[in-house]
Amino acid sequence: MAAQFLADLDALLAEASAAFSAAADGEALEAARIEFLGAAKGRLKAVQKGLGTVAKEDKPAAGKRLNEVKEAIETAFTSAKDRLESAGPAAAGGARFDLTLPGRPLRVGRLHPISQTIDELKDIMGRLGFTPAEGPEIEDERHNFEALNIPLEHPARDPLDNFYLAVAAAGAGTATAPPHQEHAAPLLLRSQTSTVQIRVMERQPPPVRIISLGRVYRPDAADATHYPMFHQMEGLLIDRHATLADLKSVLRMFATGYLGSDVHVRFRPSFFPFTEPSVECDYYWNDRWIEFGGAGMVDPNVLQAVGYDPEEVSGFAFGLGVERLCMRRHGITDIREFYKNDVRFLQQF
Ligand code: FA5
Repeated sequence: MAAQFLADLDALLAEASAAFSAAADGEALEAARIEFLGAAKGRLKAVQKGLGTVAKEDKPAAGKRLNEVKEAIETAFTSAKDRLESAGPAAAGGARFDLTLPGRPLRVGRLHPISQTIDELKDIMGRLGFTPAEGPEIEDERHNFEALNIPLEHPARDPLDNFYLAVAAAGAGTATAPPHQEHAAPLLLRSQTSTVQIRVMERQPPPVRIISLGRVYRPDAADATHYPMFHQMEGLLIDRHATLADLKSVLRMFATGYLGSDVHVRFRPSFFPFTEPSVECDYYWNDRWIEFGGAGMVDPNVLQAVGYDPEEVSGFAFGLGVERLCMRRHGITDIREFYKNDVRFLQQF
């Protein structure tokens, strides 16, 4: 039986070596490897089972030969593999890797143009001494309206002109609460960053010199210059002798900082409940006057609402549309482009 086993081993070695040398490509070599060396159904495994039939006294020699043959078959496989690899990647079945191809460039992400604009605006206003301040996007009516001198009957408080939330803050009810929330204070998405003026003045005594950049929400139909969610930059300065001339200088310096030295600033009389006098602020740029926001001297009622003494301090405030500034700067003609998430648009910035 030992003789048969040894003969089977020799035959297997001869056949396997021939098959490996004949393999013309990686695929053929792999098929031959599975046939002879496959872990489950390989022919070496099958022949190996014959060791059990060898007489006990012949087993050590037969086992030694089995190991030699196994090693020889593996060596034959390795040298066939080396031969194919040195013949080139295609023959070795490695056509997927062509080391000579140039790498694929990684797409590096970047900040959204509005985030970039916000950073730049903070930078410009920082040089003018204005520190960033934050406030919540979900507001109560005191900060969005009442403390800003916007009375109950003012059209800006119309529920159809604001995003009121279905949930309400716990606490005392107000007369303006929608009927189903009569006993709780209504909440809404802030419609302007002027809310942050109140929050800052409630927290700190004068002087104040802040900007606040953030999202605001209005049920405006989206068109080329309007979006229901947009960003504003609020500015507030309170000091002993702030004047309208100071406001104009700050806005002019801001405009030249962001748009360049050839920009002109114009004030048109306007009305905001929280400023008196109030102005609409336009910039002349690229042969056109463009409205960027509202501004004015802080109304004494607002100063009183936060416990400041209007006899002691005065101040100015402004609120500018961030998208509109960015559109002007980059020649973007439709505000909706910012929020389509089209990378072809976004990766230009
Ligand atoms: C206000 O929101 C006032 N809070 C501004 C203000 C602050 C006045 C401090 C006085 C003192 P207004 O509603 O005009 O004002 O909005 C200001 C700017 O926001 C507009 O000039 C415009 O640039 C931008 N804006 C308004 N509505 C939209 C909209 N739907 N989409 C994009 N930008 C808008």
